[in-house]
Amino acid sequence: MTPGAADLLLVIDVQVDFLPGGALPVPDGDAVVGPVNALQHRFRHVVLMQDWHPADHVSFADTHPGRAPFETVALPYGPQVLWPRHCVQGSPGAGFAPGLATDRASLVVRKGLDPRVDSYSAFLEADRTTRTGLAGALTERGIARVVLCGLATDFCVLWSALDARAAGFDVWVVADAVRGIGLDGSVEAAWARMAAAGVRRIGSDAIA
Ligand code: VGL
Ligand code: ZN
Repeated sequence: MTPGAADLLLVIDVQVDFLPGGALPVPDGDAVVGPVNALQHRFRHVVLMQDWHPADHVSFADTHPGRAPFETVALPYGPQVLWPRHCVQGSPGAGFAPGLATDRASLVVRKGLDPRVDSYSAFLEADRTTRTGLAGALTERGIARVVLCGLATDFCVLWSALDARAAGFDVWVVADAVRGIGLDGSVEAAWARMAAAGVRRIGSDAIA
């Protein structure tokens, strides 16, 4: 793949809280920083996503008395995994990973701001109705192909990839520039779901 004017690199949630030592660490999550930085130089269009929650967000176990992180609860929009408090708006943990290049991005989009609704996806919140506006921004820029990297393979990368496909984009995930959380085989399941939806897998070395 040689990225051109219609190709965009979408960097998902490369934030302090998702790195080892953070509030919701993705195993080996810091390993994506190098490949993501290298990829950014090959794309004319780069968008950075940021998970950006209010302190009383519905996805936090703390918000549900008697519940523990990694349990699932039923919410009006469907099942919700409860997480340790993470990526609280303006906190150090919500910042981009140290060493992540941010200068080449034309757009930073934050998601998960509604206290009552989570948003793994860069495009559509968990109510499956509220749009982040990203699809419109990409369409206005003439983007046809979205190449995803970042964290986490089995949650925000997965949902962003599926929704990018549903929005009509050609979608690729860079296998060596993503890492997963891994709850009960969720990483393998995520790759299978993405493949079934027509999302393609590529290595950084095949992008030049
Ligand atoms: C994410 C769980 C909760 C992610 C965000 O970026 O994959 N996962 N919030
Ligand atoms: Zn989150």
